[in-house]
Amino acid sequence: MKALILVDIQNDFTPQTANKPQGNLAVPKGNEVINVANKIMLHFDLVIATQDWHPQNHQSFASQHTNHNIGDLIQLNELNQILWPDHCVQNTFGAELCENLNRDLIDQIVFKGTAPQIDSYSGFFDNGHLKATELETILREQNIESVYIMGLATDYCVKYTALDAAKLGFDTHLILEGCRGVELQEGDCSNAIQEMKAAGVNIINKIDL
Ligand code: VGL
Ligand code: ZN
Repeated sequence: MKALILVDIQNDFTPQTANKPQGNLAVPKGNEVINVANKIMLHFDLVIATQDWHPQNHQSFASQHTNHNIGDLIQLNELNQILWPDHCVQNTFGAELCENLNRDLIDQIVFKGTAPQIDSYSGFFDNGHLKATELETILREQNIESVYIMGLATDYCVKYTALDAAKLGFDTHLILEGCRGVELQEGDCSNAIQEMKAAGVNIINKIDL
């Protein structure tokens, strides 16, 4: 059985378009992944969407640290943490899945990043690998062996979700045409792709339908 995992296709991660304002952490061209998702969803046994779902006081927000700015790297409970603009705050417009994404074909939603003191890039675990989400349980219950991953952002949540999927033993594929990255530093996306490849993730340009 094959699952499609749509990572964080949310208003805050997508730029301004005719029908929506700029997201707080907009990934360049992030909106382009929506049509890719809509086109391929029907062809999977299970479709799961993750949602970054932070409380207002999440410690990955620069706004929570008086002496720091967006983009600073700090230590947060012994983990490296990049400080982000406030984004994907629970129950706000920015945290909603993008309007144009065909939600009727999404079977289940997995929320992540809900604990204020720790970030969660992966859809499976927080950044300290201390607590799991329901994602692995859902996949095992549905007898999923292969996972196809796409969404936002290539160099953060997509990357860590794919690395964990491979580590957990799933036959893991990354759909490149369905991913866009933040690219804080030039080369972040290509480095992320190399890292996934080295971890055994199969990198494909697109799904052949
Ligand atoms: C993400 C930064 C902060 C992502 C989430 O979805 O890639 N990036 N929170
Ligand atoms: Zn986040």
